[in-house]
Amino acid sequence: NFKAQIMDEQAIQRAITRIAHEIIEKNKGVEDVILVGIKTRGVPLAVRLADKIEAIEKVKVNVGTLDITLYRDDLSKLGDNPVLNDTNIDFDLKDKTVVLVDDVLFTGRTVRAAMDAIMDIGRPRSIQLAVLIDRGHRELPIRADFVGKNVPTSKEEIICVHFDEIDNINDVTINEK
Ligand code: 3GP
Ligand code: 5GP
Ligand code: MG
Repeated sequence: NFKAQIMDEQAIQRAITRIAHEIIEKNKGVEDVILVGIKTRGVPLAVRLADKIEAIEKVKVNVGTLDITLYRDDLSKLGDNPVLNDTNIDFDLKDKTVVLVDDVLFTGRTVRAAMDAIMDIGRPRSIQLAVLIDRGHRELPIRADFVGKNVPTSKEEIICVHFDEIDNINDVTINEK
């Protein structure tokens, strides 16, 4: 049930441009930065950030992917067990800064599982987190380093992120379950 549009295509693009600049600034360049998108929509977001960073810095940034599913009965009732389905990170993480990228940050359980997966693969110097939307309701001591938009939500609301690459439209809406 549609409630409101909270970002249009321009707003998403501006947030990506700002976060790209913030990633470059925080890391004093991107020589040792790797982006890892969490499927599904964290992946196109990571690719867009990498493209924007390259346009700004003239440096190519590697993009890996993680596929993590939270088992659940329905979308509002999350299970507590994130399961790692698939990993595609074909570069050495040693001494790198890994920026995890997801579309929506909610309980933080997916990010915790993503950090476990990264640690199993290698020993990065640090891990940072970039999300397009932080909708609150954290259940773990996890926060994002880079946030497109903070959107206070009720537990009954659902954020819908749409990217051209997957949905043929670019916007973010709030829907009631
Ligand atoms: P995503 O892979 O693009 O993040 O979590 C799987 C998908 O379910 C997500 O796609 C997301 O779009 C959708 N989804 C919508 N609302 C919720 C929610 O409240 N919790 C979770 N876990 N997923 C949601
Ligand atoms: P977590 O609760 O672990 O932070 O989020 C679980 C997964 O579901 C993450 O990949 C997150 O992007 C997605 N997710 C959680 N809440 C929402 C939401 O309201 N909308 C969308 N689109 N994805 C969500
Ligand atoms: Mg997601």
